[in-house]
Parts: sequence; C-alpha cells; structure tokens
Amino acid sequence: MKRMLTPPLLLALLAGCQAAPPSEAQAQTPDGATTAAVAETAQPADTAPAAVANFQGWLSRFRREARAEGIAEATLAQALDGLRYRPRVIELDRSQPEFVRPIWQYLDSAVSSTRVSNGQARLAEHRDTAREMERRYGVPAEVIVAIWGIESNYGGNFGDFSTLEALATLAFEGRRSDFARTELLAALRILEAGDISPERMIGSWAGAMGHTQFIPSSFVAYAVDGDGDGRRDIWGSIPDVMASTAHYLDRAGWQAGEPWGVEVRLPEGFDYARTELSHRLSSAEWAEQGVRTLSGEPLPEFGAASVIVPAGAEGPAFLVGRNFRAILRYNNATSYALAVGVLSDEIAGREGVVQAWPREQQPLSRGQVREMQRLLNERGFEVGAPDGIMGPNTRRGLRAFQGAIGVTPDGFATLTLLQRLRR
Ligand SMILES: [Ca+2]
Repeated sequence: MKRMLTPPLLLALLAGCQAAPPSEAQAQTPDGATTAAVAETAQPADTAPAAVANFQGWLSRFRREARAEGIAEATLAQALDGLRYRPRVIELDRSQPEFVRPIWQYLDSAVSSTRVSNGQARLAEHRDTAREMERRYGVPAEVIVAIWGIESNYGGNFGDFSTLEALATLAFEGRRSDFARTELLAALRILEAGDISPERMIGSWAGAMGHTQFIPSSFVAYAVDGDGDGRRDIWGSIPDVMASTAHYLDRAGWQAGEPWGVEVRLPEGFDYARTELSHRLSSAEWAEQGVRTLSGEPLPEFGAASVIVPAGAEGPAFLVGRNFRAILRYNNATSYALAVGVLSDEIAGREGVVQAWPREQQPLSRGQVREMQRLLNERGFEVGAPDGIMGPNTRRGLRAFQGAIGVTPDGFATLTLLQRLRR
C-alpha cells in the first residue's frame, strides 16, 4: 500500500524498522500472498441487518459531506448507489498476525526463483516500455519490474475487493476510519477525473489498488498516464503501471545511476551502534572504517549510506543508500525494501544475498517483544512504552543490555536474549 510521501523527520523515525515491519505494513501484502488467500466469500456470515442499516445511514451522511466537498452528484450516484458493507474487510483488518516472519523467510517467498524467472520474462515482454520509463524517470527497468513483482506478483493478484466498498466499510467501522474516509474521498476524485470506472476500481481489502497497489491519495499524487491515452489506468495498462511506479520512486528521491545498495563484509570489532538507517556516511568514510564489498572491489559511490544488519551480526550486512530509502517510501519495512533490491538484482542477472541468514534463530512474537521491552525498561535500559515492535529505541536499549552482558551488541532480538533477560 503506497502512502503519501512523509516529511523527512517522521521518515527518519519510521525508517529504522528492521525485520519486523511497522503495524501499518501488516495490512499490506508485500508478497501478494495475503490478497490471494483472502478472496472474498460470496455471502459473509455476519451481515446482521442492524449493521447494514447503520452502514446505509453512515453512507447517506458521507454522501452529503462528499457533495459539500465538491464531488458531483453523478459521480456520487455512480460510485455509491448500491454500495455494500463488507464484514470480511473488518475481519481482515482485525486479524493482525502475532508472529512476524523472520526476514529470511519473507525473502524466500518474496524473491523466490519463480518470481525471479517470471520477472525476467515480464521484463523481456515489456522491455521497450520499461526502458522508456527508465529513460524518463532514471529508475532502472529491473527495479520497476521488481516492485511490480512484489506488490502484485506482476499483476497476478492485486486483490478483488471493490476499493469503494473496502474503504467505505473501513471508514464506517474500522480502526482507521479517518484514514479510510480520506482515501474514499480521493477514490471519488479519481472516478470524477474519469481515469477508471467504479467496477474496475479494485484491489486489496485495505484500499491498495491495481498492479501498483497505490492507495487512492497516492494515485491522485503520483499515478501517471504512461501510454498517453488520457487516463491513468494502473489496473489494465502496463505503460501506466510502470510509469506510475517509476514516477513515485523519482518523487521519493531516487538517484539515477546509484545502486539501491550492496552486500558488504564488516571488519572485526565493528561498532553495531552504527547500523541504523539514521546513521549516514559516504562510501569513502565507510571504507575507511573497514567496510568492504564481498568481492573486494571498491564500494559503489554513495553520498549518504547506512550499514544495516537486518538479522544481526550473525547475518548478512548491506550498505544501502538514498535509493533504498526511496523504496522505503513505497512501503516502510526494511524487509520490503531489501526484497525489492535483491529481486531487481536477480532479475538483472546479478547475484542475490550471498552471506547466510541465521536460520536457526527463533523469531520473537509480538508478545515476546513486548515482554523484552518491559524487562529492558525494568533493568534501566530505557526503550519507551512496550509496543511489540522492534524500532530504533528498542534496538538501542537491547544493544546496551548486550554490551552489559558481554555479547556482540547488534540489537537483534532473539529468544536466547529474552531468556537472559528473564533470569
Ligand atoms: Ca493511460
């Protein structure tokens, strides 16, 4: 689900997230799997008459408000007449997974060999279009195709919920009703502009639409008519899909000619307190500190790059730059941005991740992360209010605890560390 570009300060705070994506990201379908798994059932069980009546009342009020905000009567009739409440949307919104997959499992599916070969086939099929968008926006064709692959499995599943019904349902009853109401209004403006018909405006239960999985406000801001037919069609036109993705990344700060990142080897005694996206140095400065490519070739030129170790000191390390941060604007999870980068490399015929992941490690559940946060606070390693999410503050506190017990302070939460804290 694409979000409006966020101010840099907020982004810096948000972007520190490692293997565990932020809660917003849970609603998304970065590997396309969830959307496929939740295809709507014909007749939801709990369509209680009272809820439906309340929904129709809400819809009438919303319609008046939308009219007051300048949406034409014809658009309102076309979009909202006969609109149904979808209990399934609420069910999905409330089912947050307790276990976050470890990043290596996420990458196994997001960058499977099938997805790589399908990406190469799609790129061959649409090469001229992809290269044209690369020329226009400076974003490599392989990166455009990789985002397409991860967002919707190359259009294979972008969800079959009516965006209008999904957003109206969330706005009526969901936990994020303000967000959904704003997006519903944006969806009406898209219809009013004539880009798409209400019947074809489909996507995920959370309001992410079409091949690019843009939410309506992102569509309004960043969708592009790539084939020049006067309409922005991210549901049916591959030139529009590719142009919109490339335009979004361009606006998010993509630097033409700079890689998203590179896998690196860190020197003995490396200070893991520096492995945060907020800690940025030039390639030359990282090289001075002993950071090397695996092949021994010089590091690529980065103006402002960060070292990340998404699975701690026992896992692979990467040097990532501005383009990695641009991908994070698409979906603010390190696992997502890494998947896009690695998939683009493999589609281009380059090597994937070389160093081994610590697959023997058991990931912590959200409840266990909360417990760890509580225990760290109790021991004076301040991490803020326990929220079950591994953010920069929690990693900082965990590193301090690791240092205190003589363990490499990499800020990577493991069951072993939780057990140490319990003692
Ligand atoms: Ca078009």
